[in-house]
Amino acid sequence: MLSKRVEKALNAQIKIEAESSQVYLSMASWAEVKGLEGISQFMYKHSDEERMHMLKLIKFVNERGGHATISDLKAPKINFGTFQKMFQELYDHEIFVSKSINDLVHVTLEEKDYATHNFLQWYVAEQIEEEALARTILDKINLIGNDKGGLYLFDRDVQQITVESAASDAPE
Ligand code: OFO
Repeated sequence: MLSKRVEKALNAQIKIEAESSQVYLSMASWAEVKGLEGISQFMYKHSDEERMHMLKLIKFVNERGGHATISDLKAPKINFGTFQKMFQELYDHEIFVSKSINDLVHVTLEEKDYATHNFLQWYVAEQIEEEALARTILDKINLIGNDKGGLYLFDRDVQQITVESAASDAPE
């Protein structure tokens, strides 16, 4: 059974995952309109993953005797300036999510809720990979600079960059 405090903290995380999905969906749509097909596919996929993170939390809360609540969400930005800035925002957003997962893990320890603590380890590992993914992409973007050919290749290749491939590239 979840304590009220853990239930509330998990529900707050459900909202964050839902908002993350919206943020990446907005990025996908912006990129699509700009003709950045590969980047937009990458963002659509990322948006779906965030929805999956949200659903996993909802199921857990309800299975543990709590009530996962669905709330309204903060509307994401519509314009992202340049794709470089957009990926920087993605990275910053993942850092924010990691912090919020860490705070949540901390609450479970204070509440001595080891089942939820154990469940959240999946999210801790996922955040390490997501940060690695975002850093890999930012490094590639830095290499391209203003080279149009480089952008073309990046847009084509970014669809293949997955969380798994970035994690295996990342330094230990
Ligand atoms: Fe991108 O992270 Fe969810 O958890």
